Amino acid sequence: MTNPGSAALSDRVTDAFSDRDLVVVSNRQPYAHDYDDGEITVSRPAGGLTAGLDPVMQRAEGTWIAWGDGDADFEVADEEGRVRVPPDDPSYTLSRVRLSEEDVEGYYYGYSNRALWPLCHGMIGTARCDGRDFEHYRQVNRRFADAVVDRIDDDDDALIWFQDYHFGLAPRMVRGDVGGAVLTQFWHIPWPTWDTFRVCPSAETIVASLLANDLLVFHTPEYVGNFLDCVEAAVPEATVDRSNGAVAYDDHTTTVVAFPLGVDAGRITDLAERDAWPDLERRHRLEDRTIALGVDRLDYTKGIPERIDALERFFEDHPERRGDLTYVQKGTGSREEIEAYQHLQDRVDRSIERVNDRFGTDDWRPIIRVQEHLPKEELYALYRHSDLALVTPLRDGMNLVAKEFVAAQLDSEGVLLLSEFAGAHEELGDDAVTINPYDTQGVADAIDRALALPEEERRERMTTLRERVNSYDLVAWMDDVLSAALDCEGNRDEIVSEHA
Ligand code: GDG
Repeated sequence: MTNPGSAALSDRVTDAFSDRDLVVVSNRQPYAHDYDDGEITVSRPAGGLTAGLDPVMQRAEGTWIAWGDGDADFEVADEEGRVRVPPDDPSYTLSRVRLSEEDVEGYYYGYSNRALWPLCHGMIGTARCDGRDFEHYRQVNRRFADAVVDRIDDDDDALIWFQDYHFGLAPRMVRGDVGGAVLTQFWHIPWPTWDTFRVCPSAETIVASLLANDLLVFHTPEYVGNFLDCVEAAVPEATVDRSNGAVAYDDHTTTVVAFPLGVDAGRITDLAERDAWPDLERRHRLEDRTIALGVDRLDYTKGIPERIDALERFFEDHPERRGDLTYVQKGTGSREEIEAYQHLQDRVDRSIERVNDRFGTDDWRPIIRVQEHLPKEELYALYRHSDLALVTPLRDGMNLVAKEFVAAQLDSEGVLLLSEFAGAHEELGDDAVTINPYDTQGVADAIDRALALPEEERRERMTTLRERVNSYDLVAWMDDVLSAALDCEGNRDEIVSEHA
């Protein structure tokens, strides 16, 4: 077994960022200030990437630009919205962008999550691409771009790293103002086929804006291929070289590559070892049960009602498992202002009630719902002690839960059931039990097969999966992205000297 977690970023990356500006731009901030009983408290909004980037930013002493959504955020910041973080030992600047309710409705709920989120997940029927929302999206992207430009001024050495689909327009805006900086973007969700993306009335504007980046990173080669197809269709003036992912457009070259995001396997192992299980087991009455686990934000892309239908079929087909197999649904509410999410919530509630009414007994419920946000120790204990993980998204950029479950399997006895439509399937599919979430009977049969796997085979599969997750972890991924960004700069220098 490889030791979990690469030790640190490479010397090349560490050296490069000790003397240059690193500016991260994301929708969510790494620290939020809120009022609690009249006192200002600080919290760290969850998320593996935020946690992983924080130490890099501390070392680089850079700037992180994000939406200040805490109710005391601007109390503790200066007039420009800037505050030094981490609060107990400040080393970098968090620059908060203030958004009005209207901005949040149009940019965040509207264009980001009613248009781009469903479209990128291939769900055309759910997408609403309202031009008014796009205008808010454009204005908010402009505000973030201005914050970047103010921060770096004319610094050609700066590296700007945009996170995700909230910033489809900011790269072109920044490029227009500061030509020389290195621009990089990581797109956390899938990139769909042109046949899907062309539904977006602003498809061409968004694709052309993303080409203002020097480096554009997706999780998988499939998304890279889809994006390059969209470039050819939407921006015919661009020249695409598929052999190296290079796109030449507007006197500029963008490298488009796939680096699959990893998890902090070392930290997950440490926390899973602390074993918060006995308390959790007692609280949710899981003693002596075989446990199947699902951990999701309540999102219609995650395939939660479809999974519950498959469990219902499983209990119909296997009455001998009643009273034993217990499915734990760790589900946190998400984007509840959007109608499609309210419908999902109702559908999940009804499905769970139906299955529990049909099969539950006086001392056993087939589905246990855990709605509260769990501290990491407890979440990883739950992963560690679960016999099966049901990771069944209809479509998912990566799905970090699949990798976290694997990293927390210290005893290597669990089985991962994994949707072929999750980005994680590319790396983990060979040793997981692959499922198609749309096939109710197929998923029910796969649960049965997974439970029946001989111990030796389960261990072999999980050991291989752990090696894979441990060897390409969050730090290895970050090192790849930042090295590739430095390479882009090198390539640009070469092009300049060739033409000198
Ligand atoms: C997007 C893409 C891509 C959940 N409940 C608790 C908790 N979590 C954490 C998990 C995991 C994270 O939430 C969910 O990450 P996913 O990757 O599954 O999904 P999205 O939120 O949709 O993320 C996705 C990701 O970006 C990264 O690029 O993989 O495809 O959609 O880390 O652990 N954490 C804690 N308590 C909980 O109760 N502490």
